[in-house]
Amino acid sequence: MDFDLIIKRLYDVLRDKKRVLLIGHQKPDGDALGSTSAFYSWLKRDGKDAVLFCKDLPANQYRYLDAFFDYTNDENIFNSEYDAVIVFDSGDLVYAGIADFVGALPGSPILVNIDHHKTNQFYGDINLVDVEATSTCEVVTRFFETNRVLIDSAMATSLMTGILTDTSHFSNAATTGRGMEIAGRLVSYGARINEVANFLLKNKSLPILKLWGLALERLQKNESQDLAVTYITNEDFKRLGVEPNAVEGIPNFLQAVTGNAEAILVLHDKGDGTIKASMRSVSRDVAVIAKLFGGGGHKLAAGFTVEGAIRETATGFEVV
Ligand SMILES: [Mn+2]
Repeated sequence: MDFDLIIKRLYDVLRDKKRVLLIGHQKPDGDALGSTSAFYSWLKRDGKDAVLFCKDLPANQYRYLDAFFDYTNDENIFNSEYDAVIVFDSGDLVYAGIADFVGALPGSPILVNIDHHKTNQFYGDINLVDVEATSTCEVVTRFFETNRVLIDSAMATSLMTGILTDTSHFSNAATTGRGMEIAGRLVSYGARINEVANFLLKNKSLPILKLWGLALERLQKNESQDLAVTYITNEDFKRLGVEPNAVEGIPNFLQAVTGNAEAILVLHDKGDGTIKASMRSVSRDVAVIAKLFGGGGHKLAAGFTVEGAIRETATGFEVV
């Protein structure tokens, strides 16, 4: 079916629904949060009884989002009856962290799937999926615009969040002209783009900045592989009192520092007996290497996870 027809059909289907459950994927990123937050604002404004669920609550840096305090991770909400359940930014229900819950929902709510992942499994009764879109927020913006739903400043700020985070602020391979045009319209609707940048790019706590410092100080070049490597151990996270996801942003930052090496590799302990390896490059295809280790990603940004832990040594580190 034509994408605009699905957009209109979804609007018609939702019109007479009263109780709507909105779900973002587990460990929600800016796109999962921005899309659910904007959709939630619209449904509430329309007088619906909407519930916002994520298996993990939003990280504190997203507190500028309109619906930040309305997210719940209380699994008891799955015992209630809903007329519609909408899953955002999730290629499948296992990734979303809700496969068991959605399968056991009472009544038979209509299941809606709004997403942009190429791997989407089309698990919904209605699938609003555009794999060419920068983000789920871009898909939701088109849903609102096509159906002439007023996008207010708070909704525009939420939607801008997903476009900015999924394109690494218009700098990664997912960036498209259409995504930028839609972002431009969101600014005209009142999106507070500097607020998003302030909270997501510049708003780093002292412990996280110290973590960045460690990662930068430890950079070493592996001459034979033409690779710059750095690492963060479990002890580092514990000592600084930050979670392993505090590494977020370091690989992308270092991507621009590859002038002296063809690629960079950031290793960090995940605290569960595995090590996450994030690779970045501006020329070498690092996805090929990631795939050798069972991972994946894009040509210039890829990663994989291996079993083990990182230990510091006199000259650097070792994997044990
Ligand atoms: Mn996304």
